[in-house]
Formats: sequence, structure tokens, C-alpha cells
Amino acid sequence: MFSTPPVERAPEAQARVDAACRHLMLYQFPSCPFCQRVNAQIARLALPIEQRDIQREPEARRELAAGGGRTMVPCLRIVHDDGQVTWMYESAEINRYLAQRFGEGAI
Ligand SMILES: N[C@@H](CCC(=O)N[C@@H](CS)C(=O)NCC(=O)O)C(=O)O
Repeated sequence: MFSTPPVERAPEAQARVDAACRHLMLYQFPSCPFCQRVNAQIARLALPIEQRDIQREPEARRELAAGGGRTMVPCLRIVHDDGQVTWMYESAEINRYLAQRFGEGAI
């Protein structure tokens, strides 16, 4: 199997991506195939997104249930500039969002 190499950005562009990723958090667990899909996208787009493993971290599972309303993973928590929080479920939607926000030419 070949995997696409991660995108390479100029240092200033990567710094902007790094800063934006500090407002994102992925709730997941490693054996979940939908989470693996999102993690492949995260690797491809070279995104330093912090992760919480809801199988190993009971507190993370509680956070996800309280904030997002479900314990389904993957879920991307997005903190917007105005402080509003979005809990985005569905691997395909998350991958689309990441591609639009961080894909080639987006940042
Ligand atoms: N359609 C969803 C499916 C996600 C899904 O089924 N995740 C499983 C783990 S592999 C899960 O969290 N199941 C528990 C639940 O739905 O509460 C996606 O593409 O993200």
C-alpha cells in the first residue's frame, strides 16, 4: 500500500496551520476505522491536532457526551474565534472540513 506523502508548507504557512489547530481536538479511539480515516487525512494535511482517546480516558468520554451529546467517534471539537464550540461528527464531514480549511491553497 502506498500512502500520499504529507503536504509541505512554507514555515510561515505551517505556523498559521499550527496556530489554527490549537483550537481543534479530535475525540477518537485507535481501532475505530472511521477515526483511522480522519487520522489519515490529518497526517496527509500535516495537522498537529490534539487527540483524546475515549476508550482510555473516561474524562474525555464524559466531555464528548456532555458537549456533543453523543459518544460516537470520530468527533472534532472546533472552538471558533468568537468562543462558540462546534462538535462535528461524521468522518466524511470532518475530512471535508479539514480539506477545505487546510488543503492546498487554503492557508
Ligand atoms: N458514520 C459515522 C460512523 C462512526 C461510528 O460508527 N463510530 C463507532 C466507532 S467505530 C462508534 O463510535 N460507535 C458508538 C456510537 O455510535 O455511539 C462516521 O463515519 O464517522
